[in-house]
Amino acid sequence: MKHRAVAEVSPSLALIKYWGKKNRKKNIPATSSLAFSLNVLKTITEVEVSERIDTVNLNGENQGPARYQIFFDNIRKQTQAGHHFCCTTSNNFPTGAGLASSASGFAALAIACCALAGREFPAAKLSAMARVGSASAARAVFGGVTVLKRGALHAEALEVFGIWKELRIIAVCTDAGPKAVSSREAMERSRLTSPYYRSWLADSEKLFREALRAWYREDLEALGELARESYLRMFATMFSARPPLIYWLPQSLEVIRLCAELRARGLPVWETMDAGPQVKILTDSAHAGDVRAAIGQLSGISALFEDKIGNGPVLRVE
Ligand code: 2P0
Repeated sequence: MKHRAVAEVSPSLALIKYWGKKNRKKNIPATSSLAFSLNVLKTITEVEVSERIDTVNLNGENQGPARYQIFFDNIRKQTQAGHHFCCTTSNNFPTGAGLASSASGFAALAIACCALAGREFPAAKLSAMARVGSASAARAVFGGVTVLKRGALHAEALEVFGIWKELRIIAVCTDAGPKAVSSREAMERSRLTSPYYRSWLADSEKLFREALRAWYREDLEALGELARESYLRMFATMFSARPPLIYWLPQSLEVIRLCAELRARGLPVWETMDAGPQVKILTDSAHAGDVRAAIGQLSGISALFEDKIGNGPVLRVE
């Protein structure tokens, strides 16, 4: 019997977004997403055996069971573990703020719980178990570049070409506090009330196919433009929901406008956003310093992280 399993997992940042569920109960995505796992931003999760109940302590606070029960029950079913799990987890970046902490969080839980139960599964199976907790977590069990297709039970890893190793992400935090409305609730509200949700579904599949072609052509500019279209169209379903969902802050818009200015000056700079006010800027290693310097001129920025494509989870079992 293993005593403890510790998993370190980075968030999965989507260029083409997952937004909406095909099957809520099974947590199956309604759109295909293209993403990559980061390197510096990390969730660290330690899991030990618990005899009576599953517990999760996140950043020093005990979490309620509602968000986790289906996930742990499925892990027990798949691993045939006869015990519960005591999990202690922390992030080296703001939690629940639109920086994909549920992606790295549930991927780390799936990896550590399976290792503690002494089971070695192929990555696709781990990905399916992570998806039960959070669909974006299905991508985070892999390093590098990933896709999670509409209706899929698990994500897949793509080849990482040389050019993408030069890719840099500057995550600009405009507010490190947790969001008022969870991604899960926001995507469901978009599905149920936005008159544009059906168009979003149809259109996002087109964007996904174009983005895959851009990926294989190693065409960063085309991919950057498609990533912008994906996040702006995703937000269109939120702005048009009832009641509307507006995660953006004035500083978010300032960063978006700054990116447009930098692009107009010829810099390779494209932004994306998730369910929160933070802006993630895609650029390359040669221009990351210029982008950081330009962001440094703005006021109201609470934190800035530079990151790149990571190699994937690290697991330690004791
Ligand atoms: C993504 N996001 O593709 C998209 C873009 C946010 C915007 O996946 O309900 O926490 O747990 O499956 O994965 C955030 O939603 O939602 C997300 P659930 P999740 O990264």
